[in-house]
Amino acid sequence: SLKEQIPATDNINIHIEDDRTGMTVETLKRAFIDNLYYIQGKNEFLATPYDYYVALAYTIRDRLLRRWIETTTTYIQQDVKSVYYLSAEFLMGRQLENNLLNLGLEEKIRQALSELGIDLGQLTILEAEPGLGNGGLGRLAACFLDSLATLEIPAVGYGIRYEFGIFDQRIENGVQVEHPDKWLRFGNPWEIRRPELTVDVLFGGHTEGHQDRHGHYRVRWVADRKVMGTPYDTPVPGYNHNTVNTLRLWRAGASEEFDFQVFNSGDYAGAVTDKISSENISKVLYPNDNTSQGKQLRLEQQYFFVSCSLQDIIRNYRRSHANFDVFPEKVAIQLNDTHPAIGVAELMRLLVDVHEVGWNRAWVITRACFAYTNHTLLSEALERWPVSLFERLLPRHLEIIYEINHRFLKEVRSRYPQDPQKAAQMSIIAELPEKSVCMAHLACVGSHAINGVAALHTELLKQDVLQDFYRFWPEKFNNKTNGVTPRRWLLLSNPRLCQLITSKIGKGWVTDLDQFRQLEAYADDPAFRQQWQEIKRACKQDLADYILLFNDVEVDLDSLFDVQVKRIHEYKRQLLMVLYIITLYNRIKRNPQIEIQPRTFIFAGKAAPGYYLAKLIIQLVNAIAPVINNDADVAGRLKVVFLAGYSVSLGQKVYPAAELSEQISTAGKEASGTGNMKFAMNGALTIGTLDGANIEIREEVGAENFFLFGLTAEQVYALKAEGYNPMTYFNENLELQEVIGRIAAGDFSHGDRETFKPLVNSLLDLDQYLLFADYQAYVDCQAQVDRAYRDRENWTRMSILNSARMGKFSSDRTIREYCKEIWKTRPLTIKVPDYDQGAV
Ligand code: T68
Repeated sequence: SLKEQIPATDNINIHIEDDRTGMTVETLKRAFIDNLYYIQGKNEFLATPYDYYVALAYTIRDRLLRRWIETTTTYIQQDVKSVYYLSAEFLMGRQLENNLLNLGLEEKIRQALSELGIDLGQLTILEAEPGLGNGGLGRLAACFLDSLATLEIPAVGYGIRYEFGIFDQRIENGVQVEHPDKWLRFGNPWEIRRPELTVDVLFGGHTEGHQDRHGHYRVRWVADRKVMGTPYDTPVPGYNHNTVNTLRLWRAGASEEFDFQVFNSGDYAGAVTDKISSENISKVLYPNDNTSQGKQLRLEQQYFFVSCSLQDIIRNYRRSHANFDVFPEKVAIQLNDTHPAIGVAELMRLLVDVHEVGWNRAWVITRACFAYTNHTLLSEALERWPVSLFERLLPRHLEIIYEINHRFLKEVRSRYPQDPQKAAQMSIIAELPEKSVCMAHLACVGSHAINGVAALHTELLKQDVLQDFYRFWPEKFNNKTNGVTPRRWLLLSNPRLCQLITSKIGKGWVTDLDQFRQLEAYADDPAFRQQWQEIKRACKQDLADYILLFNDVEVDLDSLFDVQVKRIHEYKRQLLMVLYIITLYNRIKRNPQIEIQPRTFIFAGKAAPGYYLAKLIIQLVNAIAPVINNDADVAGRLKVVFLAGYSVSLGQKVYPAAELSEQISTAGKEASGTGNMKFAMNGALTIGTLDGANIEIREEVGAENFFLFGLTAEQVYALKAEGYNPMTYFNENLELQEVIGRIAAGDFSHGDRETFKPLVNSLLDLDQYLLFADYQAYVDCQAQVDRAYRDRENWTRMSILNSARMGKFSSDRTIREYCKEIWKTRPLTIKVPDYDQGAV
């Protein structure tokens, strides 16, 4: 059968053709032409640019394969402990440029192509971006995979191969319109499908008790639906060495026996419909960030990929082990938020029901394997599934969860005999408003480690959202401040800046970002400053070209590039920046002669399709833009642009060009933020609140190099506790009244007063995120920014110091901490035969 292993034999001596591995320019040219001919079936006469892209992608993939296969083989042979990173999202960004970089092949490929009359830059942009994530959480998973491979840590990323990733955003008549993201339309040269590793995933039905062959009572789950999960593997190369880890994404397909025979005999059309319903599971990414919609299909997705992954992990473990005694010594499973938290119940089911491990031993194993990362404090993001839904979809898991909960609450009651409320508060089953399974509680109970993603966030978890669990198990809680990979967010995004930096401090920083500290020595060097400025200007020029092309707006390179790019959410307060822009506009209208720092305000970000106010914020930005951009009184001093379709690759253009990074969330709401790190590394200064990782960024770069404003998290809570009334702030602030007055009067909506009414009312009635409370502080802080920008030399100095002090925010540092404190995994160097070492 397909799934049977063929024993290794000396008779098969795999001979690797030079054209598939050779690293010389001549070989690369030959390989490229060969792939064009034999994979795309084209010659130079027939080939489209996309054919060239695919031929190049295969040329590079071939050069990864030897390392990839050696890595996988070595992990199995040495029976190493691996990290299994379970995440519903991986926002990888384009692969070709990254793989070239990590293989060290960029220059040779550039040359090989140019000798063929082809420009590498024109091919890389043809790659459809795999947008299999919403925002920070999915991108963090991608940065972590890069760091794991670069640190030579055995690891697999497990997730879902969505056929449609995050929707393609277009702005039509000033509003967001969502279009399906058909990223696989032309195929995907980076993935390898592995049908022989397909696993079954069950849904529905009921459970039955029975006696096993030893006479023990066991539970059998009699499901009524079976779906097949097929893995698609993507290589994840580390920077500058041989480790190539795997991103394994599961695709759902129909199981023939079930759909076509057992349940639908005679009903052919019905069987085909069932086939479609199975395939639906991996069809589309849910486009909400920081909210849970509670849809059945979403729970199906979660269980689907988690079950596939755990079965795969166990299958792999059992290649070298007859029992589960050392399972936790070989397996560390990280839950990226609660999306894969059903894994706790699934591993228990697999151990107890399928592999016949006793409950107590299974529970020790499960808890030793799992660790949980929380990414949000927002209550609307906490996942709770109605018990009724669980019962229908995963009846056996519900029983297991009840059993876990029963045993857990017994402990709680014995710890707090005086406080019967505690058990109700900590229960995995919430009773109100509807009886439901609380996934965060399941994740906490089933894990040995629980972490937040920035120091403040972890503190707030301990004091607030998870305080009962913190008191119960203080030793489980730990902080892991997020980081981002310097490979993609510096080397790939900002090659000019990297070249300058490397010319001064060498290349060691690429894998040891603390070395950026050496740049401090150049902050006062006039020649270095000038080069730094020139590079920023060149990046601004690139972005300006992009803006002209896509927004048809001309921007001034001498203006301050002031940028907020991230998902659109009320708590992130894009609207606060809009209020400030209108404030400036009003000042100009009142006095057209006013001295004002020219600024280009740049926004980008997607709103969840069902998030009405977020979409209205996008509409407002796109409404003020033409009014301000074309006003003769403004005379080009202010420009507003909204870049459609924010993505990883657009981010790579935006961060290097930014001078001011807007990180202005209501304190206590942004768990960490990671864009804030990408900006500062690339030399932008931050205007921000004391929220998430902003606090730690400010600590690192120095308070004098950071524009701080706004209430602290503590002040926010206090203000809310005493009863916040936005009108108190509104009534005292004439400029604020004028701003709101203009929006309400329809000045940005052709006199229509209805369009933006819901936004205006959300502020006047409730102002949940305290925009009014922070408005004046923000406006004052922006005035400080203007003053600082006028002294361009000092601004440049601050910019250099920001980059120089961002070492802490490399995801390499974050991953080292996870390895040491949670996963207990160690690096393993992969050797490949000499002849293949070429470029590395
Ligand atoms: C983000 N969360 C946090 N969630 O908002 C951000 N949510 O502060 C943090 O830096 C980042 O995670 C990484 O830790 C998200 O991005 C989601 O995208 C999401 C997706 C589905 C459901 C809920």
